[in-house]
Amino acid sequence: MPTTPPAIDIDSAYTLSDEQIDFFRRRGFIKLKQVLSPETLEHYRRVITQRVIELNDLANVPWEQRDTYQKAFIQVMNLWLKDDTVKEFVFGKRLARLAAELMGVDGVRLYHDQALYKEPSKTANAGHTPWHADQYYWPIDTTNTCTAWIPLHAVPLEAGPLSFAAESHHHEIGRDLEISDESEAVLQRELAEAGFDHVVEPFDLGEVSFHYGWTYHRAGPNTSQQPREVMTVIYMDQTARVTEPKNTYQVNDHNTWLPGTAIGGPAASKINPVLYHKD
Ligand SMILES: O=C(O)CCC(=O)C(=O)O
Repeated sequence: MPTTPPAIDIDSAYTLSDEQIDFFRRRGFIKLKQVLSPETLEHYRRVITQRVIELNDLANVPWEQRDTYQKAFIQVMNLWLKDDTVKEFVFGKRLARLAAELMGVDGVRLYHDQALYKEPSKTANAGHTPWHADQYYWPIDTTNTCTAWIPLHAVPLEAGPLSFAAESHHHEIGRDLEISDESEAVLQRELAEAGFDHVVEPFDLGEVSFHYGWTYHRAGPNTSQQPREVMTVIYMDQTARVTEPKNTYQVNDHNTWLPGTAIGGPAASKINPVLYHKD
């Protein structure tokens, strides 16, 4: 097992106020400051970035040949299965407990992790992450799912921080849209017409956001000179069950992230460990 320097803290409890919990459930997302220390972030950033460089399957695809999704970010999934230090990070109790307490569930399982590295944009009007909701992709029977978006450094506005349509997690329009140019155009219009507040803010060093699976979100392009290095962990209620896939992406997700699980059965394959449950 890797050794952990003492300044590193991924397990202690982060105390949430009732107002913060209420904010998350009402607004569909929350940004929390000082969740992870600079030492913790730097320790894991080095390892995660090294693995992203090794495993990046877009390295040989020139920018001009990439589609909108490929320009949005380099995506490397379930890194915890490839590296014990990343596993240690993904299994950290601090974030998992936050996910459980924000959603109000007794425990959470891992759906999957993913590194999302947004490269500096090489052309105007490209490199944004289109509007979408994650749960479109997930064959899961509960709305108690959420993503922790964990920037591994401070993210100023020009580097493409994650932004949210507040209170959009109850909004049904556009739930059949995959992340695409169409989702960007349709949801941009629909969310504005419906009057949702679009919250676009930088992230401080150590700040982490959580958003529900049905909260619409997007990110602008990275117009800085440095890659935007972000790790994410997707949590689901530990009692989640697998549903009949509603689209081909869900068929793929079922096979990939919930292998061997039966439709209607617990979403609890060997790669969906419980990461936190209350005593
Ligand atoms: O990092 C990004 O640009 C998008 C992130 C995202 O969509 C997510 O974490 O659900």
